[in-house]
Amino acid sequence: MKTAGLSGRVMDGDPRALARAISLAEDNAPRAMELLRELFPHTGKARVLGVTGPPGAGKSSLVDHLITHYRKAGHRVGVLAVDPSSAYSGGAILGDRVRMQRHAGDDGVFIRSMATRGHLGGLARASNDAIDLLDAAGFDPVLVETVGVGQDEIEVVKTADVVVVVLVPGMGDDIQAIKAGILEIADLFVINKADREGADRLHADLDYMLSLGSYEERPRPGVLRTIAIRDEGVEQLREELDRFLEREHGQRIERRRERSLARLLAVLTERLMARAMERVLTEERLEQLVEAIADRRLDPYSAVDEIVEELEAR
Ligand SMILES: Nc1nc2c(ncn2[C@@H]2O[C@H](COP(=O)(O)OP(=O)(O)OP(=O)(O)O)[C@@H](O)[C@H]2O)c(=O)[nH]1
Ligand SMILES: [Mg+2]
Repeated sequence: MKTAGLSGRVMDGDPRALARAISLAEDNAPRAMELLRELFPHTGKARVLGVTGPPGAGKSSLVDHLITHYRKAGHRVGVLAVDPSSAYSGGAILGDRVRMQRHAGDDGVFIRSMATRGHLGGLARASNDAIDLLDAAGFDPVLVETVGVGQDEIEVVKTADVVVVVLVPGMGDDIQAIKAGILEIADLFVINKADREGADRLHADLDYMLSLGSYEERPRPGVLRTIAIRDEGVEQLREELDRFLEREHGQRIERRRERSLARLLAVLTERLMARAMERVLTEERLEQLVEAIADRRLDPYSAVDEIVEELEAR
């Protein structure tokens, strides 16, 4: 049944409506808030799969083939690439949207890239909104790709239902060199580019690292090998993901609680920041405070005291 308005069209899976809705969410437009409020009761169904790892590890290539396998299994797949430089199937970036050539024209696949800048710390908020929109539109799973370089990007995938960390052999002196914080969030490790030298060594290093951990709260991550460009090991990865989600149902509930908390705090932070900017922190004022702090005439705590007092007085 068709419902009028944007939310109805999103729920019908209309790609143009969905694209529009995600843009509104990205801009944190008032309309987006309304939309998400309306659609929220229809969310929570999609499995959210996070894929992260160093630049160029082959994340997009893996996602590209994962889509194909999920499609074969009859799923409608949503992809959110929080990384404007992604190159799916060698496809070019069309505006702000990355379209995988081989999936173009398949209305069971929706791919969207999201710029990492311009969210004023609201990247996680914006991505979670986009995930909800894809979820409401009936996409399941929703794959979220981020480059594991910045804290914001890690924040985005951390609370996915399952997190895949993609590594590649020959990353210099190895797992020590990997950005802190990304190894810890893995539910599953993928050694991609297993056609390259050094896969055995990386595998051994990972196994050793994992043998040192304690796994009371969460299970010990498995390690899989893939050659994304030849679609080798990708179907196994999909099976492993499904198994994880089935087996770790309790984990999933816990993860969703974490995601809910993070979202609540993110929305609150963004709202309070916006309010402060609107009512107290004119650009000029901000400039003055920054100068004062830089010159050590004012400490940041006192500056914030000032701002908060003024905000509360209003
Ligand atoms: N030899 C080899 N090359 C691969 C493999 N998987 C991906 N590549 C190549 O590695 C390069 C990067 O692949 P992407 O899939 O764009 O990697 P990514 O992790 O998404 O990259 P960013 O999003 O830019 O961080 C491309 O040239 C791929 O063709 C693999 O298994 N073996
Ligand atoms: Mg990519």
